[in-house]
Formats: sequence, structure tokens, C-alpha cells
Amino acid sequence: MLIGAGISAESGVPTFRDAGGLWEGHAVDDVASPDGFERDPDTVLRFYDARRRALASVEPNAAHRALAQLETERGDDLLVVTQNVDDLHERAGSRNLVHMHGELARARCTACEARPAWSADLLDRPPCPVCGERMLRPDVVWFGEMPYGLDRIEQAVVACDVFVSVGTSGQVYPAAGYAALAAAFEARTVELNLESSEGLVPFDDARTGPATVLVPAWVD
Ligand code: BV8
Repeated sequence: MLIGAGISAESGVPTFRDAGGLWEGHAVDDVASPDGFERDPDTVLRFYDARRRALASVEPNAAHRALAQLETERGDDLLVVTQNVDDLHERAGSRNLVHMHGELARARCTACEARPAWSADLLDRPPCPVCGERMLRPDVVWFGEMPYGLDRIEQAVVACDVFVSVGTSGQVYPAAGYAALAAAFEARTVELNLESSEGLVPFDDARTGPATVLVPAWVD
């Protein structure tokens, strides 16, 4: 299952491209690219500190819980690949999970590459718990950076029988190319989305509605 920001929308986590999205007031390149971080690290650190703090005030919703329930039933037959950086899948109980764009709840040390779990702010440059250097950044994959877990994801996409895309506008690569890859390997492709995305290839089954309705219905 490939997950996008739409699954967390009903938990109160703003999506990116819908009106009032996260990047409102911020040019994407200023807050989600290495150049933006180099140009103005404080603005980027403030942007992610605010989003990390907001995690404490949101909860997983019925869609996250349905995926965790499906994992208890299907075990390793299910892999959840999320583009989201929130921790709502984990808090709902999902474990077979790849955060291909990283995690708000983790920092990354640019001195020693450690990726410690992290809940505090990074703006005041706290020391890395591993090497002590004050070189921590959000452990989030910015545009132009290599996403996490690509080998594991591609193996699952080419091997799966059913590929389900949930709540993503399908505009960011390489994630946006996975439905076409799954279809090329004879998987059945399904989209559960508030509005259907105009993907590279049409889904075999495209259902529109809120994730908290469509995902539990899919799981049942
Ligand atoms: C890379 C982290 C090198 C930061 C993000 C071709 C191949 C490879 C790369 C590229 C390529 N072409 C272009 C590229 C470069 C680039 C790219 O894709 N650019 C785009 C803009 C064209 N990609 C990269 O740079 C990636 N890295 O390419 O490395 C490489 C080369 C080859 C092969 C491999 C690697 C890195 C991209 C990662 C960028 N980081 N986020 C942060 O989170 O702050 S991306 C960002 O967008 C988020 O992660 C987000 O998840 C993601 C996608 O957005 P969506 O999740 O889809 O959210 P969106 O708001 O767009 O849509 C909301 C959806 O929800 C809608 O469909 C809506 O209908 C639905 N919805 C709303 N409410 C509900 C709902 N659905 C259900 N219920 C509801 N209630």
C-alpha cells in the first residue's frame, strides 16, 4: 500500500497541495530542499519544529487503525509505504512500514549520520546524542535527496498481487511511478482517494471518498 498525505487529513494534519496546505506561505524550494536549508536553516528548522510539535496534538484515525488491523491479519503479506513524515501509522500499531520520505519524529546528524528518535526542537542546535556535534537536521527527505528504502519498496511493488494507493496526488517521484510499475508486473491496482489522481496509468479500481470511510471498507 502506497500512502499519501490524504490519510492523515482527517486527523488534522494538513496536506500539501490542497487549499491551506502545509507549504502555504512557504515556497516548496525554501523549506523542502537542501539548497533552502543551506540558504536559511532557521526558517527550515522552524518549519519542521512547528510540524513536529503539532504531532502531539493529533491522533491516528480509522484509516490508520484499519491498516494496523490488516497487518495483524495479513502479517508480512502487507507492506505500508508512506510518503508521510507523521508518526500516525506507528501510533495506530503498524510495524511493516517504510517512511520513504523520512520522519518528523527523527533527527539526522550531518556529522555522524546517526538518526536518533527526536521530539524536541532543532532550532537551538542541540548536540547529537551520539557524537555531540551540533549538526542535527530533520530526518526528512527533501527534493533532490534519495528517498529511504527504495530497494525494499521496489521488490514489494514488483512482487505484489494488489497495489493500493491511498490519499496521494501522485505528483512526487519515484513514489508516483509505483502504480505503473505494479501494473507492469500484473498486479491489480486500486486507488482510494478523495478525488481521483490523474496517474500515469488508470487504476483498475478507483474509489473516491474520505480515507476514514474507504480504507476500513477496503480492509473489511
Ligand atoms: C529523488 C518530505 C533521486 C518533506 C517530500 C523522476 C524520478 C525520480 C525523481 C524525480 C522524477 N521526476 C522528478 C523528480 C524529482 C522530485 C519530484 O518528484 N519532483 C516533482 C515535484 C516533479 N523527486 C525527488 O526529488 C525525490 N528524490 O528523486 O531522488 C532519485 C532519482 C531516481 C530514482 C530515485 C531517486 C524526493 C521527493 C521527496 C520530497 N519530500 N516530503 C516534507 O514532508 O515536508 S514530498 C511531499 O509530497 C510529502 O512527502 C508528501 O507526502 C508528498 C506527496 O504529496 P501527497 O502525499 O500526494 O500530498 P498532496 O497534498 O499532494 O495530495 C493530497 C492527496 O490527499 C490528494 O490526492 C487529495 O485528494 C487527498 N486527500 C485529501 N483529503 C483526503 C484525501 N484522501 C482521502 N481522504 C481525505 N480525507
